[in-house]
Amino acid sequence: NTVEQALREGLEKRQFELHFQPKVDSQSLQALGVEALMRWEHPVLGSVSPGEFIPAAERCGLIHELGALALQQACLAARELPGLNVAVNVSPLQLMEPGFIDSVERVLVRAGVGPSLLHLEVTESLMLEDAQAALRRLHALRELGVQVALDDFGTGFSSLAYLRAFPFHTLKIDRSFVRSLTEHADARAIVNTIVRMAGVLGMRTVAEGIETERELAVIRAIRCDEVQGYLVARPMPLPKFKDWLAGRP
Ligand code: G
Ligand code: G
Ligand code: NA
Ligand code: MN
Repeated sequence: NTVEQALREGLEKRQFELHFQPKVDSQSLQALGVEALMRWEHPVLGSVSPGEFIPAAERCGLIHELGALALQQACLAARELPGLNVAVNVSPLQLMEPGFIDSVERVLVRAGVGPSLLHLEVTESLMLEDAQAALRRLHALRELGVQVALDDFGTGFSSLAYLRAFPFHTLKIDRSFVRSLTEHADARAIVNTIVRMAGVLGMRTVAEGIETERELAVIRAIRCDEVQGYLVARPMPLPKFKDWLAGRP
């Protein structure tokens, strides 16, 4: 169909590019890593949201190619961002593909990037189909030395069982919680509980979507490890990100 053709052509014509958004220590605001986010600049449609093209790529099977491109570009970026880890979002379809682990290893070796610098962000939807198979995949990644973050935490279902079954390196607390933090004591209590629980389980915590100083203040008080959001910086192309980094104290 036409969406598939457009995606295919976009891949051929290199219309896809990663943008990078920093994750910083919530107390010192020192940059610790970046999340790589795919962007599609279509010559006619303009910029297409990943919220649209990722599901389309999943439906037509091009998610594997797109995902491989993201991994490759992210590892090349990691070389230019010494000291920072680089996180890539991975679709469940991509993660469950038989050759996925090998392809991650190959990309790391070819780029000369240490596995621990690569973080993969997965969502709870991964566990929907075949949780056992998904857990085996996550363990294989862990053996490879790659770190795995559970993205959009709190929006899925029966998360706690999976947290016990798989020790994610990081929990990313969904921005819907962050948004209600400053107004609602119950949201604050939930995020506080998530952060305490993560601490007990030995996982780091990242608060997503921090947009205001007030949200940052509450998150700091709760002692969530890292923050990410427009208050710190928006996602930006690599050269711009490097400028941003260089301009920090
Ligand atoms: O950047 P933005 O907030 O518009 O992203 C929207 C959604 O697209 C997010 O859920 C994000 O995780 C997802 N996304 C962005 N880049 C990638 C990618 O390279 N691969 C996958 N699978 N998802 C991505
Ligand atoms: O699903 P995932 O967590 O990967 O989605 C990340 C998306 O969130 C990216 O597309 C990014 O553009 C977006 N994002 C990052 N920071 C903020 C923020 O502070 N506010 C909002 N509304 N979106 C953000
Ligand atoms: Na993500
Ligand atoms: Mn998220």
